Amino acid sequence: MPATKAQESRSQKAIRIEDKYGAHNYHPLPVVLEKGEGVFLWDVEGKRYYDFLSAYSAVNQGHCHPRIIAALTEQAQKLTLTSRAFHNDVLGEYEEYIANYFGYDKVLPMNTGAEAVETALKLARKWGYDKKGIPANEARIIVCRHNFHGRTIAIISASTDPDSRGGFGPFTPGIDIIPYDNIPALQRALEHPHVAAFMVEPIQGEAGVMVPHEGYLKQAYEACKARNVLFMADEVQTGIARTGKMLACDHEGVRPDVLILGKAISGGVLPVSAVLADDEVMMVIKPGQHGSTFGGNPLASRVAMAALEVVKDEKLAENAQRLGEIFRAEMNKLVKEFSFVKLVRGKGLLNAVIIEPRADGKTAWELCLLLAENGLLAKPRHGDIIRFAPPLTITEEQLMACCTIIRKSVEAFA
Ligand code: IF1
Repeated sequence: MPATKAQESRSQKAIRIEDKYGAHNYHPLPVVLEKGEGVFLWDVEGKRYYDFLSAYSAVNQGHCHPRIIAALTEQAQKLTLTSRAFHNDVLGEYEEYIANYFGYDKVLPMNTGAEAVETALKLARKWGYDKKGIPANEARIIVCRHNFHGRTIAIISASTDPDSRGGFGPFTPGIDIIPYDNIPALQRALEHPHVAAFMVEPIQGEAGVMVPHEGYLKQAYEACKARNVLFMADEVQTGIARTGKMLACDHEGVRPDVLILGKAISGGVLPVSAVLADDEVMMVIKPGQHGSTFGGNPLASRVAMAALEVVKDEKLAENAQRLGEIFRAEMNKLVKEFSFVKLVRGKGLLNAVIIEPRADGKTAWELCLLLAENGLLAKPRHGDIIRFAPPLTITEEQLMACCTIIRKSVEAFA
C-alpha cells in the first residue's frame, strides 16, 4: 500500500513527483541523492554511499571538487555565455590549453558526448569529400557491434542495441557495422573505396566493459592508415584517466586522427565535450558549417581547464592504474568463492563484474539493491553486468572498504 502523502518519506515524495511529471526514459535505483563530495553521495534521508558509477565516468575527479567549483563560481560572476558570434577572453586560452594537453593542432568545443560524436561524423564525411575525393554523399563510416556513442538519430543508426534504435527509424545511411575486436572484419570493411572513417570505443563501456585483445587498437589504426581512413576514438567514457592512462588509446601508443572527449572533461560539473584533430582534418570545416550555442562557453572553458589540471596534479591515471589492479584481484577472489560471480574485467578503474541470474530469477538488479543498502551505489546493465567505476580520487583504504561492502552484499545475495 503506497504511503499516504503525509506518511511518505522525502525519497518517496521525490520519486512520486518525478514519476508524475518526468518522462519515463530511465529506471533508476530507488535512491534520491542530494549531496556529493569526493567519492561520497548522501541521499535525502542522510544515508551516505560510495559512488561506484561516477555518473558513467563523468565524475572522475570526485563530486564537487573544490578547485573545479571555485573556477565555476568565479567565472559565473563575470561572464557565462557570449555565443560564438563574438570572441571572449577565455575560449582561446582554453583551446590552447586542451589542444596542447592532448597534443593536437586544434579543438572543436561542444557540450554533450553525443554532440562531439556527431561533430566527428560530420568532420569525417567532409574530410572524405574534400581530402580523400569520395564522391558526394557516398562517404561510409565503419562502427562496431554493441557500440554506445550516444542517443541522436545518426548515432543510433549505428547501434545494434534494440533499446537504443528500436522504433526510431528511418535511419541514417552510410554506416557499416562490424564485430568489435576483429581485425579481419575491419580489413574487409576497409576495402570499400568510400570509407571515410572507423569510429571505435577503445573499451566498450555500455556493452559491459568489453576490453579488446592487446594490440587491437594498434592493428586497427594501422589498417585504417593503409587505406587512408580516419581512425576516430570515442573516449567519452574511457578517457580522462579512467582506464589507468590519460586516454585508453595510450595503453597501445595509438594517437587517433580524431579524438572524441566528454563527461569528465568538466569533472561532472557542466556538459563539456570536445573533438581534437590536426589541421589536415579540422580545417575542412569552414565558418558557418558547424557550431553550437553553448559550445566553448567561458564558464565551461574555465571549468574544463580546472578539471583537466586536477587530473594531472592529483595523478588520477596512476591512481586508477594501481587501484584497478587491487580491485580486480579482490573481485577475482569472489569469482573463486561464489559460482554466480562469473568474472571481472576492465582496465584501471573501469571494471565490470558478471553476475549469473539465480534460479529464483534474482539478477544483478537485486544485488545492486543490496549494495545500496550496504552503502555502495552501482548500476546493473543487461541484467547480469554490474559496472564498478568509482571516482579516480578514491584511496586504497576507501577501495578496500568498498570491496568489503561488495563481499558482504554478494554473501547476502548467495
Ligand atoms: C545514458 C550508457 C554509458 C558514451 C560514449 C558517447 C556517449 C556516451 C562511449 C554520449 C554516454 C552515457 C549516456 C547515459 C548513460 C551512459 C552510458 F549506458 F548510456 F551507455 F556510459 F555507458 N560515447 N554514455 O558512453 O555522451 O551524449 O550522454 O554526453 O544515455 O543513459 P552523452
